[in-house]
Amino acid sequence: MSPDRSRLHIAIQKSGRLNDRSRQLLRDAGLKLSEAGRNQLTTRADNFPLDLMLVRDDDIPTFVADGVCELGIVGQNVLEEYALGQAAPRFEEVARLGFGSCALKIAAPESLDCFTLSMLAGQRIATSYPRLLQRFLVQEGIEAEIVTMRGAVELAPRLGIARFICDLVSTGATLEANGLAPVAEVFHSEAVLVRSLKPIDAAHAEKARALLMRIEGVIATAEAKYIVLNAPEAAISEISAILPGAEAPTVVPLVGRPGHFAVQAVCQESVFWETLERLKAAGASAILVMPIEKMML
Ligand code: PRT
Ligand code: ZN
Repeated sequence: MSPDRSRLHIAIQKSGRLNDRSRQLLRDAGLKLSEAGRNQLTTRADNFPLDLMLVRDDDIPTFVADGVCELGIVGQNVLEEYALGQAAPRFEEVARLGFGSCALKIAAPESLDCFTLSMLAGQRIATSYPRLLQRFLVQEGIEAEIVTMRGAVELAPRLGIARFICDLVSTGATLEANGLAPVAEVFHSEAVLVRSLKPIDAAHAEKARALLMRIEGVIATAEAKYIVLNAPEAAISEISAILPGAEAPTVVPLVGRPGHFAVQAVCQESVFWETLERLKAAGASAILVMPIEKMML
């Protein structure tokens, strides 16, 4: 079945760690998504010309590079491993999505004391990311043997396949359960939105631009808050400096309270209780923090 070329296509993971958050992001961007059956490769948005291709995460770079999908959501680890095997760039990262965070780390047996990178020289290291590991070893000037495994990398030392491993880590529980400890970080990763570099026609490009604008709006509102507070004139510059990630707050005079103003601002960064305490200490009162539902930058 060839894809319907009147619609945009986005490749997302069919099932796994990135599936839920990828769908949620598209829903937050206002798309009504049909539920996909277990064996379905595609599903569509009912209110936007977009088809979702549901695939294994490892296939997403190929789908986007070949232009089968104009867009994709995938971990930087998978993307960079693929890109290192290509002669020229075939896609570009357009947004970091703030989920799926993990790090590719080299791990050693816990029993090994005082690890230094030079201990890797001449050793075998098992990994599913041979190109990322190779790049790291070259950068560090270390010659070691890379053993490529598709999965269950953490078992390699126990099976006698390799002394060291290089695998994705989030909580570290898997390493610990296998008597291993992280010793060096090779690559930090999170889920990203990528765009194909294959040329598309103007109508298609316009649809992609509209979708990207909505997604950027969703990302921007994820942390953003709207803050309203009252302050005496003398405190306004100090208060403005405390407001996290806010540009040019609106300052309006308060009726019946000469010398006092209402300050309103969109804060692009997290607003913590500590922030409110600092604002209060600087002279702010009646501080309100409100979520922002939609934002177009
Ligand atoms: O079927 P498909 O090929 O699509 O899925 P998959 O099994 O290859 O990938 P999946 O769903 O496990 O992960 C998808 C993406 O999530 C990865 O490519 C990363 O970008 C991201 N991610 C975030 C992780 C982890 N955290 C993670 N912890 N991917 C894998 N892990 C594994 C890791 O390989 C190790 O086995 O979890 C284990 C370690 O976890 P901790 O918490 O014990 O440290
Ligand atoms: Zn995979």
